[in-house]
Amino acid sequence: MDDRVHPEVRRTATEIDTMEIRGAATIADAAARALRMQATESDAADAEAFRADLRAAARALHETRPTAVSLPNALRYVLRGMSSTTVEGLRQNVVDSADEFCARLERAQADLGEVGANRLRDGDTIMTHCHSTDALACVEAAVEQGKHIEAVVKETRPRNQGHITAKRLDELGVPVTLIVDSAARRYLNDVDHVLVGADAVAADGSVINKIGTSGLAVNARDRGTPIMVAAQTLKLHPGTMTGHTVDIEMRDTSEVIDDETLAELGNPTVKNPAFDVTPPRYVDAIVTERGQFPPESIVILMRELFGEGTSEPWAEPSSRAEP
Ligand code: RI2
Repeated sequence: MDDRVHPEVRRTATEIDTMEIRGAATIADAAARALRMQATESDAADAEAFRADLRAAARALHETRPTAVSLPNALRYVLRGMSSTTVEGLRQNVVDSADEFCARLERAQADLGEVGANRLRDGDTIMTHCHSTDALACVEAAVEQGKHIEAVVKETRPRNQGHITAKRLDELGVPVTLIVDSAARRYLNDVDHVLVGADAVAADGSVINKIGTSGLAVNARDRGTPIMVAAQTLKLHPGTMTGHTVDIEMRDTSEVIDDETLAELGNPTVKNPAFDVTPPRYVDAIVTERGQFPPESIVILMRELFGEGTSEPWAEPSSRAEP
């Protein structure tokens, strides 16, 4: 990693990579705070050196996980705030932008929760996949509205993030039934909504989320169970408006099976994609802090928020691409 990157920023990057820090919104929050740390600790002699330090830190964070677009969106937000021509001015710019970003993120999640809660009725049962703070914000708001909600929670192999969801729901007083992933179809008859988060939403309304979401959505459609995606606008992928595709992260096979068991099986090839793509026709609503949208119309919001494209302000000026 680049020497200019502060040790605390390196630590954040490593923790995102190893998933000690995980979940699209949490990753974005951690990345903004890391840039803030880089700025407050930078001993750059002049404004250009300071900018280079910040770009190096942003690249280190950006290189960790490729799919959750909240990460580059967070980096872009903070770096774009750098307008001063002095080191002290730039430092303050970064601190202000990072603080503003984190506050907006928190507010967006709370506002999104209110919208999502309106879709849930008293007595409803939801089915969840993985662990999404955006999705849980909807349940929390519904509970605060006095609604009784129950949940069927998929464990979500290979990392079992469903366990985190089960714990959080229990803390909210929501009765939980934990199931293995392959039991989902069996229990879809008993639930009123499938409620999931997103790591990225593409311009055509496709939802990129934890592996297994697309199969769950197809089964839910077959059973007539509505599928609701909780995704604050930070999850909208501006690059998809100009034809870019979302990179699906392939993670280490050790998350799926240990070496010893693998050898006993004759060393078959193991694949461990972290995410999949759910086409818009299987999604009933994308719930954001700006209201709920049919997936096909999310591009309108995307254009309003991001214009026609994006830049990569962490790239060195000579190699900067403006997609
Ligand atoms: P929030 C997670 O990915 C899940 O796919 C989840 O739906 C998504 O991030 C969004 O999380 P991972 O980091 O931003 O566990 O809603 O691979 O918290």
